[in-house]
Amino acid sequence: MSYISEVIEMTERKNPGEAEFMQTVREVLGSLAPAVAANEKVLRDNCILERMVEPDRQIIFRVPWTDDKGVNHVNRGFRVQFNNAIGPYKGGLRFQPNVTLSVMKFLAFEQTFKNSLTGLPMGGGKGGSDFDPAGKSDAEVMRFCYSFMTELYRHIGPDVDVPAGDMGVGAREIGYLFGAYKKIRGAYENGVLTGKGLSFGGSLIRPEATGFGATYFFNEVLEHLGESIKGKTFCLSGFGNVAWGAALKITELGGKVLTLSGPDGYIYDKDGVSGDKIDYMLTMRASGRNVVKDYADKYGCEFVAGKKPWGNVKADVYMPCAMQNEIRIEDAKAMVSAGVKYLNEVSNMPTTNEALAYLQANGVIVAPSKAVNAGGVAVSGLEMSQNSERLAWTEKEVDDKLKHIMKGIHTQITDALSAYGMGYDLVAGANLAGFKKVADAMIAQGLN
Ligand code: 2IT
Repeated sequence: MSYISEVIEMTERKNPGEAEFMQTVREVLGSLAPAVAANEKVLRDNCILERMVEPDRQIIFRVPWTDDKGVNHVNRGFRVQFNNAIGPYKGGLRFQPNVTLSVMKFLAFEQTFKNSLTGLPMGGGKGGSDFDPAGKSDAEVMRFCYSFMTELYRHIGPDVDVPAGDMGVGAREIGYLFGAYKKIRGAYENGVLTGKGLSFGGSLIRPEATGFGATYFFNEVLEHLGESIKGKTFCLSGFGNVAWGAALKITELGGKVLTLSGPDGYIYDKDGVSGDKIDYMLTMRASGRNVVKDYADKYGCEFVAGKKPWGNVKADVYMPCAMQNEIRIEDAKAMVSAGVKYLNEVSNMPTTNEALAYLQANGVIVAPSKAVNAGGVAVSGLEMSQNSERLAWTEKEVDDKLKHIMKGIHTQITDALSAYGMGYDLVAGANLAGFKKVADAMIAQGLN
């Protein structure tokens, strides 16, 4: 059996029931055949693949907290520290009822390769809780975050592990988490978390970074193919921070955003989501209602309940900005029938492996999330640099660095593809490029 198949089978055996984690392991390892063929003995001797699929540690803890009525609750907290070969563990915290160990592991595994692609010294980690922030008061969120940090603090630090936000964790939560950490440690180590408020060490452009970076990366793809964003139509899903940043940059570059989505359905704005309508996304998010229909009610456009735009709206580009596995095989088939040419994945692992294979086999250009959304964590890396140097860069300085990083990711991918004599397969290229740097560092550092 091939080295890759052996490791996939072993991982399956050791992690029963972890569907999301196995999905990403199959996807990533499945693309590494050329790297293994070129260097099999060294990789095997150093147990590189076996070590890459086994997290350094997986921390699971109890998070008790009291709601505003005085009723007590217990949630489960996680931090998966996957790989620190190239830098301290780095990755977000997700607060969402469907968080499980498998979800944390898929995200932390992906994060390892994504962070490698940024070119910055960051390892891979992820954490969170099955806590549902919907409908909670500020005081409840604060008590939850303080309790969560009472355990998390002992596992993190500016040179150890640097969490940030993800779904359900924004500036408010990061503020409370930092406050709790500072209180427990008795030290002002603001490099311990990223995505902080600007008044205590946050970076300009961090809120925009994931959406801006995703658009910059896609722009590189189009340039490579001799095209441009100007005049192209986009379907986005989600209406949070990531979709907001993407909508801002897409419209600035002359593209048109036709759709947004929420748990309740999607809106179709044939005039394009632009100007004040983009600002309104922030209002909707801040309301805590978590419904996108408010947009249709306010601007009088179409709202389709209970569906995603995939296959239902024709556009040049689909850009999922919401969830994992939101594009399934039936959506992929509908996309191909609708003549959609590009899938620019923004949310982590938005496409099932089956859908991905179908899209690629049918000529859709797929830009993978670990490259496309890397701008978010890249600016987190820039926040860490600013914190450790005790300074703050201007908006332009951060934005220029972000553009440069996104361009660099595209170049690394095309370099990896040409090194292995492959065509323009961005999915394989991102895995091969991300893998190489981490594997080289692991080999150099010996068996640990
Ligand atoms: O998925 C991601 O890359 C993030 N949620 C951001 C992680 C970070 O450390 O900024």
